[in-house]
Order: sequence, then C-alpha cells, then structure tokens
Amino acid sequence: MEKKGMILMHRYELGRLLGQGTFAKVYHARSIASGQNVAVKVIDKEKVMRVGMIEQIKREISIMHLVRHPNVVQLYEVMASKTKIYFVMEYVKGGELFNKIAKGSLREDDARKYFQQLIGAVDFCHSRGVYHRDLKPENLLIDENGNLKVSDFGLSALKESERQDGLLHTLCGTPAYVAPEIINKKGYDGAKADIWSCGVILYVLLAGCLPFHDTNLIDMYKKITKGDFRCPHRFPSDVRKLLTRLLEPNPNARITIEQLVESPWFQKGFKPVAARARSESLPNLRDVISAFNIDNTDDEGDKKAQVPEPVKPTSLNAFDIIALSPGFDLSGLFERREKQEARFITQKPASTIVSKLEEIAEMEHFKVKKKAGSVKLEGCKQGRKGQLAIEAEIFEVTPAFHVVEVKKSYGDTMEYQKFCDHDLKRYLKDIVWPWQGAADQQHQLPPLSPAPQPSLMSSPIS
Ligand code: ISQ
Repeated sequence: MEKKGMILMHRYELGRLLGQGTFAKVYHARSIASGQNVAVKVIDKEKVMRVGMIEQIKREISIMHLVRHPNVVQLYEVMASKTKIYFVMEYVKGGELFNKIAKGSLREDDARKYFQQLIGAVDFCHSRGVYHRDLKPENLLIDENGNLKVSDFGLSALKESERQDGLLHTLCGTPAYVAPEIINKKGYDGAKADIWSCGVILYVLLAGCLPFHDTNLIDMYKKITKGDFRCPHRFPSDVRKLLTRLLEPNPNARITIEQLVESPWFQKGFKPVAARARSESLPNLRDVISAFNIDNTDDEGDKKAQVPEPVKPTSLNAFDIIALSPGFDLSGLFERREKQEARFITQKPASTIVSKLEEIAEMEHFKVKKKAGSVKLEGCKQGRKGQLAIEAEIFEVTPAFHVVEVKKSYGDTMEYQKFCDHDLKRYLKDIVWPWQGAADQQHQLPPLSPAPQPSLMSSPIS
C-alpha cells in the first residue's frame, strides 16, 4: 500500500492523495532529485490484468506518450513494481474544473475560454488517433495560470467501461456525459462520442447543472437518447443553437470539430495554441512496454521496469508511427529525446538495420555486440571519458516498420552527439524513412490504417 512519505523507486516522494478510481489512485509527489512536483497514478496491475485490458492499455499508453499539448496533462514517465504500474505525470495545481462549477455556473466568457481549450486539446488528440471516451469535468484540471488541462487522455481503458462492466456504470457511475450511441452499444466513433461529451461539459459550465438529469436512470438514458434537454432562459440563441448541434443524438448529424471551430460563438476571443515540440523527457518506450510484464521488481520497487529480451513489439501501431512522424523528416533525421537518446523509423527489416549498424561499426572501428533486440557498438579509441559505447535498440512495429532507439551507454556525451549528428546520420540516411516535410516526397506513407485527421488548431509537432 502506498503511503504519504513513501519513496517510489528512490526517485519520488509520495504526498497526499489527489484522486481515486477503480484501478488507480493519484498522488501528489515530488522528485527527490529536482524537487519538481508531479502527480503519480498508481495502478493495480493485477486488477487491470484480471479484466483483460493489458493490450488495450499498452496500446493507449504508447500513444499517450506521443501526445503533447499545452492543454493535455503530460505523461513524463512509466515505472513498475511487481504489483503496480506508476504513471508519473505533470502536476496541475489548481484542481478540478468541477470545483469551480460546484460554486455555480461560469460567466459566458470564462466558459468559452475553457471550452476553447478543451476543444483544442481534443482536436489535437483526435488528429493523432487518440480518443478520450471519458470526458467529464473531473478530468478537466485548472493550472495556476487558469488554463485547462485534460487528464487521462489515452488512459480511458483504465476506467470502467460499458463493454467490460455495463452494470457497474449503472450502479456506481453516471452516464451523464456519455454519448447515446455508447449507451445503446451500437458501436461508436470515438471522435463523435468525445464531441458529445464536450457538449455536455459546455452546458454544465454555462448552466451549473446537467443537461440530462433524472432521478430514474432509465429515464435519464431516454432523455440522452432523444437529446431531450432544455436551456435556461438566460442562454443566448447562438449558445442554444450550438448546444443543439453538439448534443445531437445522431452521431452522423452531430457537429464536427471543424464546423464547431468555425462558429462565431466559438471564434470569439479564440487563441489557437501551438502544440509543444516533443523533445525531452518522453517516457522511454521500453518502460511503457515492460511496465506490463510481471516479475521486474519487488513491491518496494527497487528497480525501474526491467526490459525483457527480445523486446516485444506489440505496443506500437500505425498511429504511433504517424504521431512520431513529423520529427523524422530528412532535415532532422533524428529526434533527440534527451541529450543522449535518439529515435528513428525505418521500413527495413531488423536484419538490414543490424547489417547497417555492423557496417558503421566496421567503418568507424567499433566493436559490435549483438543481443536479442539490440546492437551495441563499442569504440576502440579512448575518448575524453573512456571508450564511447552506443546501444541501438530495435522495436518491431509491424514486419514492415521498425523504431530504432539509439543511446549512449558509455563515454563522453559530446563525442556521442558528434557521432550521432555526423556519422550515424550519414550512414543511416538511406534506411531511415523520409516522409512528412521531406524533400523527397516519393517516399509516401503507404496506406496502413485510417490516417488520423489533421488537427485544425495546432501546428504540427516539430
Ligand atoms: C495532475 N495533477 C493533479 C491531479 C491529477 C489527477 C489526475 C491526473 C493528473 C493530475
């Protein structure tokens, strides 16, 4: 059991409980090294495994770590003990938007600002193929500058869901924010369902109460299914019209984000925000993947998630690759995640990647050590801090795609960076996948799966 003052993985001191769900508890915590405030979500591995949601969660987290937007709570790191998974996230100080509404409705301009920020975050995540599916005021946090941050994007699989436990929803939760097509179990489009929830949130912000409410749950379902809601008299007609378009029970007739953004009500004072560059401190892919493998540490969590060999490639999909893509054009062949790490995508098989690395080793006088899933290059020359050693780890996404993570395992960082920027880049040029923004547009993305829609409101990650 986690307690206040407990030290996690020698790195974070746990503070007070911020929130609690079926599978997880969220604590305030502080980094011992930097003093940085973080929120740590502690997930019970066994509970998650028992309901058979591991694969979905792995997939969602692998996507979530690619989602960086000023209005989305950022995932910094994933760690694991034998029984728990820890998500280390951005700490949002101001608490839940819910608490503001609890004091009554908001002024129209304030409600509009939060709604604009919410739609900006939702649009960005949708453009990367990530759907929330559980948007409600409790998932909307306010930072110290009064800006909204959406929590749990990509983690909706951790919530009770109607697929797994429709009964639980009926007994414990409220479907107040859930789209009718989800309630009716007709199969649904994640984007359209999120837009419905945004409509409910807008109503709640402006009215201070729910649009669909009844003490009898069946009657509440009926109201949701019919889109049967009333606006307070004070609502202006443009707000009423917009709410009617958002709370349209037919998902195919519901307003899209594109149409919503164009509406004059939404446009008032709208400041589109640029998505942050995905640079440092993305969680390590290996941590994400291995967090779900049992047997890595004892419960005191003395070690970071161990890496099984060979690395199983199941947690990346086409969306991940697409989301990774803007950093992988020819001009910036490598996206440097931390000073010592770089990643690239290739359509070549693992054998070709290994041969290429062997070729580099031969040309640059490195020794090669091959392990399952990775290749280590060890320099022969004494550098400033000993012999440079580099590890390239290969993740298979599909047989046609691999992600290669390159990092320094020993030696001087400057020498390593020089090696990456000059030698590695030059040698790998013809196997790295050039695309978006690449000068050579002949190498187009082959059709893999439905491509995420371009975001309307955020500039591409650079
Ligand atoms: C970040 N800061 C405060 C509270 C939180 C709750 C859930 C997820 C992230 C959070």
